[in-house]
Amino acid sequence: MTAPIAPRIPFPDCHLPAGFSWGVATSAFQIEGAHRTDGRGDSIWDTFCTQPGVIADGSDGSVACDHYHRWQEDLDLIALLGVDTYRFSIAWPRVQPDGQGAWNEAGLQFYDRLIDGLIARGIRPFVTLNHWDLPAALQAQGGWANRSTVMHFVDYAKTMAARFGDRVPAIVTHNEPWVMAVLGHETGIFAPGIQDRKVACQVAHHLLLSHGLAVRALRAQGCQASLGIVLNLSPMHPASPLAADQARAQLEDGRLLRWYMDPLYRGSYPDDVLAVLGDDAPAVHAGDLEAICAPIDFLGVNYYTRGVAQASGPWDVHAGGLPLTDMGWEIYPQGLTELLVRLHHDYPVSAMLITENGGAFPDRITDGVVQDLDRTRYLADHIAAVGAAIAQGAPVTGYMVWSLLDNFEWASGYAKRFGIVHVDYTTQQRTLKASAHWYRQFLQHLRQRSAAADLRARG
Ligand code: IFM
Repeated sequence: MTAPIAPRIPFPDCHLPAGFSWGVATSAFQIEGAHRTDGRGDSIWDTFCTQPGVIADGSDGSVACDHYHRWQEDLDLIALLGVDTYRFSIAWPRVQPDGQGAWNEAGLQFYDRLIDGLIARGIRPFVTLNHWDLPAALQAQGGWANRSTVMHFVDYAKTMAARFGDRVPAIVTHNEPWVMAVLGHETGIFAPGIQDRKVACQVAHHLLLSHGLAVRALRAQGCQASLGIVLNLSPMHPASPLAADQARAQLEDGRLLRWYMDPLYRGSYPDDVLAVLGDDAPAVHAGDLEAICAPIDFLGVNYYTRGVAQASGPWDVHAGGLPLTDMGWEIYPQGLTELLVRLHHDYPVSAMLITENGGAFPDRITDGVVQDLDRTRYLADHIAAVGAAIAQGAPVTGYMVWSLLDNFEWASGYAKRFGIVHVDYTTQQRTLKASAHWYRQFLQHLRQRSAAADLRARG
């Protein structure tokens, strides 16, 4: 750890409910590496990365942050930050190389060590079952477009809950089904690289169905963990007041937000989106929607920016004029308040957590220091936006920074850095950035503030 850097960005002054949790988040494929170690099978991202031109820097996840071997050092870093929660994902092909059939004990033991290591450090393991790395063997049978993958996922979920459920307080079924469906199967810029809207719609339905059936199965087997799903959501604004831009914003809101929230919380798909999809709408069997809206304990919200829609062309993530992150995404913290308040008003959501929030910025490491004040400001402003949503009644119970470490940013490879901890990919050295020091000091400040309030309350 380098010398602490004074927090030059003021701490947000927000009033949070008792028990509010603070965390950092990662995912397996983005950090673990060790892709052929101890019996792990290939995932669709291993296969996708071999295709020329699909990853900006031609890289892959074979080594990544080598977290598979450096997990203890990484858990020590998490403990040093003073967070109470760590969100990570299980790599399905590490624990079940073919996505069906035999289990890989060595892979299961890795997650045993990780979970036990977190608990020993006083940190709650918050587990995601599917953060995009479907076993490649299942893709060979059609992947998420094939309804049989739904039952393979339910089996996987049941086995993970039986193995880890006694030690894990929260389980997420899927991370960002919109990304898997649309970027993976409609635009094809993510694995498995398919470009077919009808397939994408079927995939979205199967992801939701597998979520609902897994929730039902886990409850039936007595799983005590809180269960939920994580969606990537943004308010969708029209690029102008023109009616055509407004109509487009309404449709894209339907495809991004209501396509997932309506079946999860109301048991139906939105009519306006179904009408536009026409023959591309998914095949839905009797009972599917009842399964999808199985009650959940929390909704995970991943928020990075807003969407801006215009009559033609794809919707974008900036309207011009506002500062952008290194991903080209507009920095728009007030969109997080707007989103959370809207979710609270429109749906019967009992609890929401911010399961990802953060920014990629063009960091420079100089004399062992990364002065990422842009990222620090981003975090401070978004945490304040969460506080504003809570003040308006939104039931938000936690916040997690994306990401603990710089990591493999999918089609952008290693060029985009989201970590609050810098990773030198040559030496694998970890260095806390200024944002990590700031986050740590902010959490210390909150603890001191609540201890002082307790003292005052006791008179
Ligand atoms: O890195 C991703 C993560 O895997 C899912 N949510 C968005 C992040 C930044 O693009």
